[in-house]
Amino acid sequence: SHTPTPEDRFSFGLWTVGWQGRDPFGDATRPALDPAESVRRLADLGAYGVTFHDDDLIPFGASEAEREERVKRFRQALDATGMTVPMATTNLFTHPVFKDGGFTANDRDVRRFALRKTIRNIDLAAELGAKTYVAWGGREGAESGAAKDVRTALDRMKEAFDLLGAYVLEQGYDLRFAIEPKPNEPRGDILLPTIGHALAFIERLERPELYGVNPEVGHEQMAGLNFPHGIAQALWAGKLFHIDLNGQNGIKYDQDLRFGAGDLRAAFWLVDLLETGGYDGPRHFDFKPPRTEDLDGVWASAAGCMRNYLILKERAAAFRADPEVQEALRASRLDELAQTTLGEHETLAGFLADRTAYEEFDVQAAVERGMAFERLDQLAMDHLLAAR
Ligand code: GLT
Ligand code: MN
Ligand code: MN
Ligand code: MN
Repeated sequence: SHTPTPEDRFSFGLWTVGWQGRDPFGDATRPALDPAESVRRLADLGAYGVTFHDDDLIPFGASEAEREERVKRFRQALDATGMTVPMATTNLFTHPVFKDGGFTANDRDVRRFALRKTIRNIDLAAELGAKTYVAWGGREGAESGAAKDVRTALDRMKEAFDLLGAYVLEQGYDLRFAIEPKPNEPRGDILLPTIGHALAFIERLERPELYGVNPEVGHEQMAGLNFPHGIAQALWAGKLFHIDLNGQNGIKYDQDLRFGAGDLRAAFWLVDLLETGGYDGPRHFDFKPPRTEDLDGVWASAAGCMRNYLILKERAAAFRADPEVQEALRASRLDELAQTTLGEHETLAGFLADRTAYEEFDVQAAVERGMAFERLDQLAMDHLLAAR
């Protein structure tokens, strides 16, 4: 069925449906949404979870009393609908104080403020039951060369994450961090620009097991990268803690289209991978309903994200179940890729002594074997387009 239910584990950021359409060239086209209203509407549409930045819920600089009131209203909406908060994050990019970043701002007092702001919201995230804390460093970067000593900035980034990890352990929170890469926008160049950069960074932290990635479809595609390949490597590394699903048309500004818009074939392979690759986290949408839309359009766009995911899930399952596909996969020797290159008990000496591996290897025969990938890919296309 293409109708979402809580078992599908779809979640949305408050800032997605709540985006008012303000962009660098134009003002808001939609009114602000009450977070409680968003929770109710998303629950009605079949989502199970909602995620937030501190500032989505509690305006920057709000009084303690206002803070409590806002959190209470949000909590009431969660209780009334059964919606969960699987993830939360910090806004370290909107307020002008973060113009040169949060964790890596050259100004030390800004870095200390960013850390305290983050810790404050980690407390709320834990209180609301979140299991993942996302960190998107949108302002961590530069527009010019000498402005940021990148190696030193990475030291500060490591210092921040190590400290946050120590805090979470000390508090006994059941919370892990997910770093979200993006190559550029709003900074000219952002630190940890791709999944690969983030994975390498994590291994340099004091307790790497506390950190994974939160890749976003459009962010990797802005860099011209293959998103399903990036996700496969994150899964392979045991680091896919969370995911931001949306749509993007190639290398240009961050479009944040609804999931399924943009590169549809990448979306098909992504859903195929998520559904078969052992990912059991939320299917989280981080999109922006275009500013042409009124509120009806916003909810139509949110519903479209989930519907497209479910359609692609059905199409990918049909592809995998098709006997002709299974035969085509064998013809393309995917089963052979799954065999180790050396035999189970083969030693290095035995391998070097195997004349069939080199001296007697029939190079010409291997050249003449076709890989049959085109037939396989056309079967995928047929399934994607429901032509089979
Ligand atoms: C912001 C950004 C997203 C991040 C969010 C988390 S907020 O809209 O563009 O990609 O996931 O901070
Ligand atoms: Mn995102
Ligand atoms: Mn984006
Ligand atoms: Mn975004």
